[in-house]
Amino acid sequence: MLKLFYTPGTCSLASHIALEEAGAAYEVHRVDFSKAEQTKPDYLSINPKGRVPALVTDRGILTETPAILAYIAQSFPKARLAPLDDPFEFARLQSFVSYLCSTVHVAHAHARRAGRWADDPAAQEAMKAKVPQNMGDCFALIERTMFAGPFVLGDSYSIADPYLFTIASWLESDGVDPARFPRILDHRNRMGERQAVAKVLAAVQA
Ligand SMILES: N[C@@H](CCC(=O)N[C@@H](CS)C(=O)NCC(=O)O)C(=O)O
Repeated sequence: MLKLFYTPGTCSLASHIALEEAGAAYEVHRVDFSKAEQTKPDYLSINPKGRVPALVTDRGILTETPAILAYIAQSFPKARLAPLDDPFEFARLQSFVSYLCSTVHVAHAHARRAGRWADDPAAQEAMKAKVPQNMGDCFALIERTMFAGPFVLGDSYSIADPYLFTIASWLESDGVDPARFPRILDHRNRMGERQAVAKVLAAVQA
């Protein structure tokens, strides 16, 4: 059975929701950041990067949210979580998901993990101070040019939706008022009403 290693409040929520939307049989294992479990040998044997999510499959372990999301969509085609038969639409999906992973998530990480990029405390503070602007700029771009509506790709729900929902849920803690982005905020509210999302949120918060 698939096994997802997750931590509440992190990007692993996107993969968790996708598994639920897919109707997959899966189990979860919580990685406790307050005990730095992600840095301990037990977890590093699962994901040597020391990050969540990690998905254990019968063919090996997958890491990186875009890869995990695409794997879920392709493994459960009946759930229609990606435009699997349309190369251009699939590339549009990958483009969106890649932007969240490589740019938006990294902009967010500068608030909490500035020590990854600089040792100088003043430089770290300067990076943290840029987070509201960078996250605001990223979401302005998404709102204006990337989000088709009512879902990320348009009329069809896809794996990009739980990923956007996950990262959009960080806006307040990054010092950004989500009301600046009415379409993203509406998406976030609608996502919160989905049965799969409510079930996963209740499970991780329990
Ligand atoms: N590119 C990875 C990023 C994974 C990542 O950075 N996860 C964070 C949580 S959102 C983490 O595990 N942080 C633990 C740490 O930095 O010690 C992905 O998209 O899956």
